[in-house]
Amino acid sequence: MTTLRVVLGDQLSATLSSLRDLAPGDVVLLAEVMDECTYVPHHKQKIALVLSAMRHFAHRLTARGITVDYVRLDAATNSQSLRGEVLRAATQHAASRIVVTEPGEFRVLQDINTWHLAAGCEVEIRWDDRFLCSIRQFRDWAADRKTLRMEFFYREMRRGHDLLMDEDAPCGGKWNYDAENRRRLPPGQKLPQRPLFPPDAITREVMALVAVRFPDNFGTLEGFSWPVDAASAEAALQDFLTHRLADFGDWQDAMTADAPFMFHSLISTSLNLGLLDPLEICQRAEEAYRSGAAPLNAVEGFIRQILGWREFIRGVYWLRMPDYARLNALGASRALPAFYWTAKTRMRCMAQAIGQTRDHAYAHHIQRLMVTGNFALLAGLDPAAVDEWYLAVYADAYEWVEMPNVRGMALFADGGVVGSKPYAASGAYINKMSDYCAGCAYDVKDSAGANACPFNALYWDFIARHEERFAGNTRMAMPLATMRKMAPAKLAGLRTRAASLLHALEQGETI
Ligand code: FAD
Ligand code: DLZ
Ligand code: SF4
Repeated sequence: MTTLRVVLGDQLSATLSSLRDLAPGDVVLLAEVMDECTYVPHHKQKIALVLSAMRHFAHRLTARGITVDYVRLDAATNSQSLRGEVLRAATQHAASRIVVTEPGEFRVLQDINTWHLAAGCEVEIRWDDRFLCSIRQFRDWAADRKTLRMEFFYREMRRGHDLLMDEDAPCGGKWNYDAENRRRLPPGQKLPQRPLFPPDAITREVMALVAVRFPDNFGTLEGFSWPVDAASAEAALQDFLTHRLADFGDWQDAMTADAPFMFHSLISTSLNLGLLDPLEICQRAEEAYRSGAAPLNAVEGFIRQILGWREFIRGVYWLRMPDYARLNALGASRALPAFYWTAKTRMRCMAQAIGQTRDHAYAHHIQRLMVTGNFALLAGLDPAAVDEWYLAVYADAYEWVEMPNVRGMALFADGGVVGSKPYAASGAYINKMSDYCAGCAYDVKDSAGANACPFNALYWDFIARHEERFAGNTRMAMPLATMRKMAPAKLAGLRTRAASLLHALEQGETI
């Protein structure tokens, strides 16, 4: 009686639920397939990362004496779909049962739900307990609430997992030190180096494959430096805990030119592949606080991202799919400008965020939210196109985490499920949190002139465009009041400037 255990490309954890109770004769299937490599035009580094990590994981299983059916994406196999490979393997190994851990994307779950019909055997879908809140637990938490707020979810998670708690109270007396996570980087501030993980032979082989099979995909392969197995992911985590965690809190929201990584942890790629365990990360961060190695604003800020935001976002995805993928509360429909792919724009903040995305398949949270996301929100870009862009260009992007961040947090396309108000901001915010504006072709202090920062006019045009919708939102009262107090001629000037910018975008002109 052979059980076929299917491990998806982002399920590379030794303790994965589908790999428990392995019996002699069982076969583990890992399949590199075209469909998963092409369902969005992934960044070259993302494909290389996933395939290299899959190959490393398979080697690890084989070394433990486990039988692995590994399908390589090369001309000889011509592997097209997960479904096709599962059916082929089920027949080849005469499987009497298929076991798989629930996937990270709705479309894959839909497919898995029909495997039993095609394979003619039982398919057991196991709970993914690599997450700290199960889909059912989140559903129960959400059931009797009118609105879902990350902050309240986070407090329950802190209590439930006994993280940063002194008895029943949060460490330091406050749950959230967000207000202490917003410092601007002072000039001359020394920045740490990103830990480097140069490609080994397996990664180099995969990079060569990607270069041949996906030559026109976005991004460069040259700077590839991601952890591809559990040991290098652990080294990346330790490097962060030792060298950057202490300063993470202060500069969490800061941005500076030509420094993509700053004090960020760079662990999302490893976490999302299953190479690191979220609870252990939080516990080790807490240890750093308890031992005096890192201050509370840093450790709480970091734990909030993993225990709070990451779990909350996943909960929203599974609670609201498949409808969530169609939400467009603000009726946005403009096409994605070409500069999202070329980085050729006079807006320095956008050129920086997109340029480093091309070079590293990475941008940190505030760049994703307040630069590229904010521009897409203000310019009314089509959420489906923006969604696809984010899913394609970041090495850590899988739909369960990308979509609620994009449609919910950045675009407010969900009308307020993820956040209570849109994260809309003018150039003043970007100027406050970065040094981009000093070297920009546009003038951040100007709003309506020919050389005025585009974010300024677009911001006021956005508020004016959606005045009626935002009128009932108390958190939008301030910008609405400010707009209403504006001299009509001033607002008209801003809206004229916004109209000309939007027209230029529609004409495919570079702004
Ligand atoms: P750090 O800044 O060091 O944060 C630590 C960890 O916290 C991250 O590794 C991540 O696991 C977690 N985290 C932080 N914020 C979030 C969040 N909002 N949602 C979920 N987890 C969070 N994250 C992804 O993993 N994949 C995505 O596809 C993705 N798309 C995003 C799109 C937009 C528009 C926005 C605003 C955010 C997105 N994020 C996404 C969240 C966040 O930007 C990244 O997790 C983070 O930048 C990864 O870099 P880091 O590991 O250095 O994170
Ligand atoms: C992202 C990705 C890529 C590029 N390639 C593969 C692959 O060849 N085989 C595979 O099993 N998984 C791959 N993945 C990850 C899947 O897309 C991921 O498991 C689903 O999106 C669910 O999160
Ligand atoms: Fe961005 Fe405007 Fe600043 Fe230029 S001036 S960097 S466009 S915010």
